[in-house]
Amino acid sequence: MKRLNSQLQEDGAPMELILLIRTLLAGCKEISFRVSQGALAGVLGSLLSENVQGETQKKLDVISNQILKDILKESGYVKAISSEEEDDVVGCHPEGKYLVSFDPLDGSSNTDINSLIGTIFSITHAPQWMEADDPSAFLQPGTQIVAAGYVLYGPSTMLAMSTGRGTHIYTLDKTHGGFLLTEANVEVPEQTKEFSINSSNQRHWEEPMQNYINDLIAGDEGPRGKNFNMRWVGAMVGDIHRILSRGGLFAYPFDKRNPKIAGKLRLLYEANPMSFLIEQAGGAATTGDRRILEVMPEEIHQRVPVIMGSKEEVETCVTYYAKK
Ligand code: FDP
Repeated sequence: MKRLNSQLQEDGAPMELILLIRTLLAGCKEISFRVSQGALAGVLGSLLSENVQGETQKKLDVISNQILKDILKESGYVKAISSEEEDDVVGCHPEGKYLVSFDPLDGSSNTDINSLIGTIFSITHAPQWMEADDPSAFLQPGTQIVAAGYVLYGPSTMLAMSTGRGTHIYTLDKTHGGFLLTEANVEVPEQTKEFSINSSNQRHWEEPMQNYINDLIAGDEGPRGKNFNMRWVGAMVGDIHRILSRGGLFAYPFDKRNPKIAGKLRLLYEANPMSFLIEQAGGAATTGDRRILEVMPEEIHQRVPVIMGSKEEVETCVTYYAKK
């Protein structure tokens, strides 16, 4: 079986990027180990502190953030990091070539129920003229991403990653500690009969999303003329993994409750890396109005509405927004 290193070289990734990815994944392997220890490791449950977005941090979030922060800071390849668990950008090595944005533990409310969680990351070049702790260095659209992926901590630990030459899936071989290629050049089916959305928020969505989901639920008695199934893991990393594996549409749309917040999911370390993976696998990712990867970030914790997955289904959903 092919190892991660060989695939990265075959995809033409520069050596320093390969070394950075390997460093990041060494941190993820440690997180994977701690996650698998569960309650035995004494790491589950809430800390009393809250992160910048006002959510209660779980211990595992904090531990995972620390693991990644330490390993990336020491590596020398990274100029700065931005993390869901850090209020501000963390400056690393002044000569580092890369910027890394990450959500150390996505879907963290799943930790206490022993369900899917994961680490999401994206890597861009670091502008050399900026100070290491300058947050504006991170204000680059997703089209500038050089590598993005997630590590899913599930029954097996899996990595989905792209350096811009297709999306590949690897599985962690815990016997020797390496990621082995288990699916090269993933292709998201263009059509689907499956969707994924937290429908308890339905009354707060804008009209286009209301209409679109109503038509899906109407099944073969409605305008779509076919029945749809619904799946919701409650962790974006788990839902997107399913969509990469067998197609589907995932949405976390704009919510009218707080018009100042454009959606729930964060652009830099959730929406962008997932859009990159989905597009590299032949799928599509949009806010409803435009391609997510073209959104120009205004701040590091910015949120965006997200609709992504099987290309034809995403395009159908967008037609409802066009009628707005
Ligand atoms: P979580 O807050 O548990 O970390 O990152 C946001 C996220 O998880 C996504 O992974 C997930 O899709 C979504 O929130 C679920 O949130 P709701 O239960 O509020 O819909």
